[in-house]
Amino acid sequence: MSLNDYSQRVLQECVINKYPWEKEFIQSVTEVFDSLTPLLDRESKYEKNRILERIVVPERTILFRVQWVDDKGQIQVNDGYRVQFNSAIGPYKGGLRFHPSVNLSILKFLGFEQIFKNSLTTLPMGGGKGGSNFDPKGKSDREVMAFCQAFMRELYRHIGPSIDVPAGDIGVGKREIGYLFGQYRRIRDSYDSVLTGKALEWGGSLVRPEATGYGDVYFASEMLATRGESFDGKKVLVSGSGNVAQHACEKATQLGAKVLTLSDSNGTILDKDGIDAEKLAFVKDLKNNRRGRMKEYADKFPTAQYFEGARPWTLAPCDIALPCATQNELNGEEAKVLVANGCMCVGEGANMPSTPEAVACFQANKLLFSPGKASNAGGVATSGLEMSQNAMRLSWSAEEVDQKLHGIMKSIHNAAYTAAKEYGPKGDYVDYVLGANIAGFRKVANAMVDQGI
Ligand code: NDP
Ligand code: 2IT
Repeated sequence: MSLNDYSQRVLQECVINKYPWEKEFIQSVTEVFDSLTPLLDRESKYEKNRILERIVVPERTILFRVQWVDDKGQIQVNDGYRVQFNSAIGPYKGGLRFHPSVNLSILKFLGFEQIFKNSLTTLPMGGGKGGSNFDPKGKSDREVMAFCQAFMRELYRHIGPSIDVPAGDIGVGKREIGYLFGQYRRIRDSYDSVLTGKALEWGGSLVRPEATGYGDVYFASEMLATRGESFDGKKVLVSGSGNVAQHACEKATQLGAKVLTLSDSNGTILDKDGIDAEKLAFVKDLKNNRRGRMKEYADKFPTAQYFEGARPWTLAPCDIALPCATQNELNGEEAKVLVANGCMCVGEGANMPSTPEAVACFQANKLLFSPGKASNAGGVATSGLEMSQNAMRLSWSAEEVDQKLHGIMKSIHNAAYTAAKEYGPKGDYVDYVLGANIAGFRKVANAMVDQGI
């Protein structure tokens, strides 16, 4: 594919010329626009309504100062953000990321992806993202609490159950959501469904913690089924060791696969015997409670080797790769090694983990490849189910939520597959990137046309 005159002009004038330093945002817009060419060529209403010019600009971007006191009694200052990107089909919805790398380019890319991802879930949610350059690593629980309270002291005025509903992302899990919710409730004096990813005891949904990783594996299973394949007996490489990676590992193992790797920002462990339920329980305790490093896995289990500074992709041959850590964590060279080693399927659990060169390599070699906005949508979809349960003031069983999640992942696969067949190149290969982008975009763009300016 390539851009047409309209998308080329908007990309250049509204994105690259104005924000040349926002490289992640430019990368995500380029990918989406590239996919839209066959739709834009067929439907003139999007250009007539200047949808591309409008959709690349957040409806509102909030930047704020976060000031808090550390354990030494010193004042700390961080940047706080909430990008309210698009509310054409529902209240803004999307996670908060706390990581030292956070800047506006990263949050605009994540917010932009979220628009189309949320549209694909079938639920009524707009797109947003937020966060801070705060680094939770090495901080005490009290420091994390102080930061979260200071962050919410500003954010509370911009969110609400029908306005904007944040959730977790990198560096924001159950602990942070708890401190954020406690502060919101205190300030507003109202028990609003204003955050998702809450603990079960105070409004959370069963299966929300598992949903992104499980959903990623459900989506990959759907892709594999189109070639008569499944996870059973397959070798799998997973990157990351946080929320998404842990549960992708869990579900893949439950379906009969052997997961060989997990990683963190320091390095990767390779366990030739596979990371079974017992070993995964150790990882969950290590990462979620003790906040330790993956290196400790190799000290505990002699079947594992630790590779300092390495990423999983070139360490061992695999059938399936599930990148579940962060953006641009799998490059073109690593993609070539995966292909040469016989990998047949790549299911993105993280947001934009494959570089454009890696995606091109997977597609040229006809691998089953799903973009994160389709295959990691199970997390935000189950956030949507948490909002529904909160609104009804009741909670569904784990079986019920898991069944709904599974159904949503199947319908996302179906939407991406069908759009790829309708608009993509003819032949056997299914371009899930094109399909997901067109299916996600069409619903939001039509809503924008319907609602006028
Ligand atoms: P966590 O914070 O739970 O885990 C992140 C994992 O990725 C950790 O193992 C972390 O290692 C590693 N990591 C983070 N940054 C880097 C980096 N720059 N280089 C190498 N490794 C890194 O986050 P999640 O599991 O929630 O998120 C993972 C990915 O999934 C992100 O892309 C996120 O946007 C996406 N996602 C998350 C959803 C959710 O529901 N949580 C939903 C949909 C997508 P370390 O411990 O060393 O930091
Ligand atoms: O990237 C994502 O979809 C998330 N971090 C989850 C967002 C949400 O609102 O559950």
